[in-house]
Amino acid sequence: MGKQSEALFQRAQEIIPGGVNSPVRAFRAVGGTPPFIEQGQGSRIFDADNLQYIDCVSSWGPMILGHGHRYVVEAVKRAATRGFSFGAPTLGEVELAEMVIAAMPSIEMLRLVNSGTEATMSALRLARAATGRKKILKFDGGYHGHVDSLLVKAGSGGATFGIPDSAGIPEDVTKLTISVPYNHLDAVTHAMDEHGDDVAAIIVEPVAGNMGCVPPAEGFLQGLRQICDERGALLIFDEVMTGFRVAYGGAQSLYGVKPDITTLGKIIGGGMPIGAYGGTKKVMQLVAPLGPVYQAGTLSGNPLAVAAGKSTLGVLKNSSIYRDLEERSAEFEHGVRRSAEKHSVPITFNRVGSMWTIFFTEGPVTDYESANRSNRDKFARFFHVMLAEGVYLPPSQMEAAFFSAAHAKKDILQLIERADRGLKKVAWEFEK
Ligand code: KE4
Repeated sequence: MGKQSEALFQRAQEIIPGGVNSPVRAFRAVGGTPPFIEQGQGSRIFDADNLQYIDCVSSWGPMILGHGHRYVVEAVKRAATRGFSFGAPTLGEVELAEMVIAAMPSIEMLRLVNSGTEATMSALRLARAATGRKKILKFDGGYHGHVDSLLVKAGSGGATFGIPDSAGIPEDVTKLTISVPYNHLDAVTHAMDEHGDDVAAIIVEPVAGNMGCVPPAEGFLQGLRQICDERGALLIFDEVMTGFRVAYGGAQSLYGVKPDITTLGKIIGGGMPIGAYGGTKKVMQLVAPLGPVYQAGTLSGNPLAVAAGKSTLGVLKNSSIYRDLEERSAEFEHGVRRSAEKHSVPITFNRVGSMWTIFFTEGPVTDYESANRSNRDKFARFFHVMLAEGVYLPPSQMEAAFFSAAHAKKDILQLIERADRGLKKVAWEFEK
């Protein structure tokens, strides 16, 4: 790693836990020093040593238009000249809510917050109030932000009772959370047979992105919808990552399943801090000041974040971006599969649209247990070979990677070439 990043990382670690403001950025899963990024432009990011990378993290999803899109930059500049924050209602918040509601018919009313975590935390509180029930069912490997009751041991096998995944969370909180394997409807049914009368909601990533990219099995989401209807639980789609990513209408439009509550973040802020939760008017009218569910935020609906979000959705709507993203992502997938075949490196390539993960395991990878069979050493080696080749992958096997509208054909061809060299090295070092 470059000298500037090394020095900055040393300096940062003195005063910021792990030198980072979010754990995954510290490269603990892959080792080494994280490059300190100075700027981004289009599909590229540049670090403190002016080393250039093709960015496949996209800030973990938000930068679907690429870095520094001129419409988004101009929109934020215009908003900034009018004032950063008022703590009062503004037109922009109404317009952004209208754009989201127009894209996702399951949402009739929406509340803007400042992060995906706030969105899911609020959605749980709302579901418990709406149903009068206490328990929540989630999925092993499902990540919904650092909400106490959702930081539950990602177990494997049958239902795992809520064992806190973090220090500082009392079991009194997590004992109300049940976790079962993703894509296993029978495990859901079994858990609901036991606890269904007290389950307020099932919360699911409709395309999992936090155990690496794991698509829903055929009928899985439809099955959850049916189970929730039969049991009187609410279905929460956590679309913080998939919303406006896998389709303009999110995973709910792609798979044709309507949740009761949707949580959003990332892309709807265009890279600025934002989150949202929404659902039917019947449910949302429980939210203060209309109803008894309290939730608030100094910077909720912040004018600059709203400006970035509105301009991002405006560019995405009615564009060919999703078709282009599908074509380029598919081309990359085929290139990587060819190279893995050629070099006899067993991989599983999971992808939905422009979110994808290369798992270093035979596969298939359909849940947290199978994702965990990946060879972390091979992934880490591949990661660092690609980094040296100027490709910035997510620094963890259990994360999804992303392409943006700014990843041009030439970027994809370069990525395929570099992945081929990376897989060849992994083959040489691990498969010989
Ligand atoms: P934030 O609080 O980080 O804005 O959103 C939490 C969240 C909620 N739901 C889903 C499905 C998410 O993927 C996330 C956050 N995603 C991670 C990436 N795995 C953010 C990266 C990080 O934690 O630094």
